[in-house]
Amino acid sequence: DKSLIEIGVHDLRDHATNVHRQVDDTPYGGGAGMVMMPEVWGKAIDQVIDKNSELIILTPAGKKFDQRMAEELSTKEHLIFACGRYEGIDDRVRQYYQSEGFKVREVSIGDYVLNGGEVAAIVIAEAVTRLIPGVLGNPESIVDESHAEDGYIEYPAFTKPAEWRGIKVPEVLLSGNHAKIKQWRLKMALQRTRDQRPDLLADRSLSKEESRLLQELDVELKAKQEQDSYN
Ligand code: JBE
Repeated sequence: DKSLIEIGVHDLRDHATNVHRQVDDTPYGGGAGMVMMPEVWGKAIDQVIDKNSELIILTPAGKKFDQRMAEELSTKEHLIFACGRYEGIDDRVRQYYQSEGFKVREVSIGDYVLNGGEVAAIVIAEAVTRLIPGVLGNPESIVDESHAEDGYIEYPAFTKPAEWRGIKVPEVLLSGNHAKIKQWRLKMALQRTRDQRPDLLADRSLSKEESRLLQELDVELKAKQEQDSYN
């Protein structure tokens, strides 16, 4: 509606050359699966590429997509997503556009197997477009979210009512003590990150307060384990 982004979808089969509208063929060197044909991809890409284009090939063999990459991509003028099937696109397509001076990346959204890159392209398009100024309603929420600059996952969120099905909102959030709330949120973020994403904590230095909060969590965890062993 605001013309902040424009998205086009293209059917690869429109660029097939033979009567069967074939887009893939058996791999040189043998092996299972089919490989997507370079002529077809070449024709399809030539039709949409211009000097501002960057080519993104979706493949499980690519670099893992993350928020940093989303931020970088959100500054680009034109992205072309080439959605390959799982077995991949003839590698000369990547080689050719690279040699023609285009930025070409192979990108994966994660270590799991999809039938094709289409859903991966949609995931990336959503993560990237919401970072473009004017797309998101409230720019504040971009700073505060998980995987934003601080590198922790977010603290748990609560809204009204203060009690729901017998479960109360943590007292501190109703206290109006903003310093305490901030500290509690940091502690919860640390706890969640340690429990669910220890990889995010592995290679980073903690502030004094962060170390203290993590120690507090250790003590609480030990106390809980002792309690459990009595029960
Ligand atoms: O993540 N990806 O970009 C993929 C593409 C095709 C198949 N599986 C994937 N994970």
